[in-house]
Amino acid sequence: MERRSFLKASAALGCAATVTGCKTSSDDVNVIPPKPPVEEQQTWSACLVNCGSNCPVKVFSQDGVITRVEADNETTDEYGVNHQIRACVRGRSLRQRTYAPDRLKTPMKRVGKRGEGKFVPISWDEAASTIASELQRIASEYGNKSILKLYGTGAYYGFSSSSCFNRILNLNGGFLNIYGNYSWAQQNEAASATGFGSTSGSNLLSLKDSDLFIGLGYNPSEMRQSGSGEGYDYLKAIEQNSELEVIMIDPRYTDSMTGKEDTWYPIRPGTDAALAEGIAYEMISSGWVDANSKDFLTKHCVGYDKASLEALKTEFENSGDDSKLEYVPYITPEDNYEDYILGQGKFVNEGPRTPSWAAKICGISEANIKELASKIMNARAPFIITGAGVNRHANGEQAMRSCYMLSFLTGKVGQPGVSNGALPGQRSLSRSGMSGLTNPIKEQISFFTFPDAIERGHEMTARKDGIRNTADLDTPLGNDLKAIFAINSNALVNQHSDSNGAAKILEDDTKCELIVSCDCWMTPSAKFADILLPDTSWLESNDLVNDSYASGIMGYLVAMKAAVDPLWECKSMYDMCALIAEKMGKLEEYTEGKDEAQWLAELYEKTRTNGNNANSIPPLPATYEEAQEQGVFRAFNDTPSIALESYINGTSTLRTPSGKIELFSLSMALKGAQWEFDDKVKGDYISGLPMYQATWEGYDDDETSDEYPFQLVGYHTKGRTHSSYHNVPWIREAVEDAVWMNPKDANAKGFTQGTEVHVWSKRGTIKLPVRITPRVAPGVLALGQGAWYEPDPAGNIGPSGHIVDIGGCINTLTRYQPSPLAKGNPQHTNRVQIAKA
Ligand SMILES: Nc1nc2c(c(=O)[nH]1)N[C@H]1C(S)=C(S)[C@@H](COP(=O)(O)OP(=O)(O)OC[C@H]3O[C@@H](n4cnc5c(=O)[nH]c(N)nc54)[C@H](O)[C@@H]3O)O[C@H]1N2
Ligand SMILES: Nc1nc2c(c(=O)[nH]1)N[C@H]1C(S)=C(S)[C@@H](COP(=O)(O)OP(=O)(O)OC[C@H]3O[C@@H](n4cnc5c(=O)[nH]c(N)nc54)[C@H](O)[C@@H]3O)O[C@H]1N2
Ligand code: SF4
Ligand SMILES: [Mo]
Repeated sequence: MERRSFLKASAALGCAATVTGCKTSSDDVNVIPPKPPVEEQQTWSACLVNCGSNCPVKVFSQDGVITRVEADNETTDEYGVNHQIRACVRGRSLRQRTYAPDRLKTPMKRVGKRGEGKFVPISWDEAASTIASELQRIASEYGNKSILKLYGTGAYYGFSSSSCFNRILNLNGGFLNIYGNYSWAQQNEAASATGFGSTSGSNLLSLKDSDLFIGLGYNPSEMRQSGSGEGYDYLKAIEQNSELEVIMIDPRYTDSMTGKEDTWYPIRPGTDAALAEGIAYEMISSGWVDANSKDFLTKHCVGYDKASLEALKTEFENSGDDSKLEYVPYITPEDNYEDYILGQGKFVNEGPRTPSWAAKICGISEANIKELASKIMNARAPFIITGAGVNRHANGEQAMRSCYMLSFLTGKVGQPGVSNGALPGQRSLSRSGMSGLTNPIKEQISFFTFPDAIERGHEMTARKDGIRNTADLDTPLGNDLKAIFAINSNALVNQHSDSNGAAKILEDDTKCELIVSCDCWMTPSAKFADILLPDTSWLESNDLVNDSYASGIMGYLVAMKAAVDPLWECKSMYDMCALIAEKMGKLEEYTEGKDEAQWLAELYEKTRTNGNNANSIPPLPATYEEAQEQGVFRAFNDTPSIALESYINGTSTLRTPSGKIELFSLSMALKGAQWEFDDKVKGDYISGLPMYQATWEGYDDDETSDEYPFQLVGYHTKGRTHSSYHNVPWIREAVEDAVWMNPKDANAKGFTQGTEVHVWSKRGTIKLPVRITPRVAPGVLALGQGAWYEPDPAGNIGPSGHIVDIGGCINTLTRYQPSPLAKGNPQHTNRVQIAKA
């Protein structure tokens, strides 16, 4: 399109020049006057990836072609007053992304083997008819529970997949639900079992009252890059508090450090629980907890000591309340935190969790662990955040719970400048959305377990697989998955674990019979579609979007206006789903008599007049068209919020079974006893008490350590949001995709900077260059996630025995092993080997 228009435009110019040049007389009627130059237009759009912000961008276009994209530069940029919402490099590259050569231009159907990537263009009419008839066939042959809308977060639309596609799937009788997500699966379970939400920490404004900040796997400068998001708030908070000491604990020296920290402690991946226990030992064995926080632990928590659990057990036994009696057999007072940490009572054979014990596991020295403990004990207001990097591990549930314990041991939670260990609280503005209609299907699988649901959905149960909303623990889901809708999702193969394994299951079209993908680009997952639906990009869309979920103290709305008409034959999700609904004979139910513009006007009006939290919405003009002219609407929230403050001061209650903060979790003890775990999977267990234990492919997993001596940790890189923006050449140049390795390890291997290497695990081999840097701990390799999976077309086999992934996707190496409680993704737990390619 760009080239075509460019050619059209240059042809017109050429003609004008010739005509002017040939002009012989002023009254020559055949002469075409030169076309007046078309003025550059500016409209507002936004970057809607899942990075926690939705930055607005200014889009300039001329004669139907996007010419450039700029970040927000509208205000005087005073922090906390009107600061700019500057897009990061990714948002600024949206022009390249929109015109990327691999844009999907027409609907297509698969012609080759599934996954091979061979397609032919089809009409929208054929695409819509096929999907409508296949949906009806599959629902009647296998039941609606065999249809799944896959997890997918590529586009945080107002008109999102969760409304348009949910509407058509619900009009077809419903679909299998998913619970959880790749971001926070394990930590959500860990936090709610303890008594709070995993993003319910004190907000970053309240860091002003703190004197000690500890971030475990917390990297806001790389994973919240918006000029007005959490990353910027964090920078401002540490800049404005000269008293604050900042300690960062991460296997990598991240951009959140680079001189902004006082101390970096490199830690071995997956060992934070051991570190936390070493610190806890110092705090307890020194008598500090007894002297300083015992009252807090007794009053607000349960499970610190034996007496608290004995008292709870008696209370529950005498309650006469079935919902409490259910827990009684699983309240085991001998499993208390104090005895466990000190290695006494039931834990006498295991020994105490001393700093020297912890140091051997986590790689932080005994002296440093003692120093960390003394800093926490001496701090007036310790503010601890455990980032989601810690949760994305084998038994990340236990790791998160172990880290949360530290905040409670201080006895200061609820006070200004103190947090509970969770991610910092955020506020977003809400905008009204379109309903996805009601889904009559109640059963849910974990988002992560779709490969199991394809292969053995019929036998999956709550007890073994965490299926929710079945009649009881042993009632099976009852059917296999037969249709998958991957809507703005690259989680079929690229973002899911064990890409080779997932590809193998999906390749067999007798198992899952229909895969529909709605995307803008030919991604590794799109290649597995039977029908491909080309979506309009953001720069071609009209929509009303909010600030997403980690935009910090500033909330905002963006009234997007299409800079250009839909390119090629792309259609908006609203319009493509209307076509499918029409073929299903449900057009009226789908549209409710409105086109997209009418829906938008109505949703805008609802947002303007009675949005869910109307008070926080800034004043908006009367019509959507007027709003589009202004583009961005900001609203600040400058109130510090303190985690668990209202619970501690007695004005709210907690939703744990005991109603208290549960150091010993009753719900986890119950599930630990009732659910079934796999003995062959090391670390696959749930217990009431958070405990560090070796897991499969962890640091101290001797089964894999000889063959795969390195731990490989993934991270969210500046070069992409997940897999989004991978196909933008500017960004591939700006942020290198290479595996990080410590100089000590690289020397031992004889690598030099940029050596092409194979990295392999039991599941596959990738090929990429090595980046030798002291920014990663010895024994650990680090790799940004989200590169596009690309099995070598030449078919070369790597040391793992699989075709080498020359795309360098980390999920070629990760293991598909649902975590014990959340059934979530342990994608940062990997053991690998590395050699020159
Ligand atoms: N190894 C490893 N794997 C991980 C992670 C990790 O840390 N390590 N992180 C996990 C996490 S936290 C998450 S949230 C998931 C994210 O996984 P996904 O939700 O799959 O996110 P993306 O990779 O951004 O891809 C979304 C898809 O949306 C498409 N898309 C973008 N814009 C549009 C649009 O406007 N319309 C349509 N229709 N499609 C669009 C993109 O092209 C892409 O194919 O990945 C998980 N995978
Ligand atoms: N640029 C960019 N920003 C993003 C995204 C992106 O893909 N790119 N994705 C977005 C999404 S959906 C999400 S969920 C968030 C993810 O945000 P996070 O989950 O916070 O991101 P990660 O990079 O996986 O992990 C954060 C840090 O934890 C460290 N880490 C890993 N394992 C361990 C461990 O065992 N112990 C300790 N102490 N540290 C560990 C990593 O080295 C990393 O520096 O980011 C969001 N923002
Ligand atoms: S990737 Fe995130 S920070 Fe960057 S422009 Fe997009 S929304 Fe903003
Ligand atoms: Mo995520």
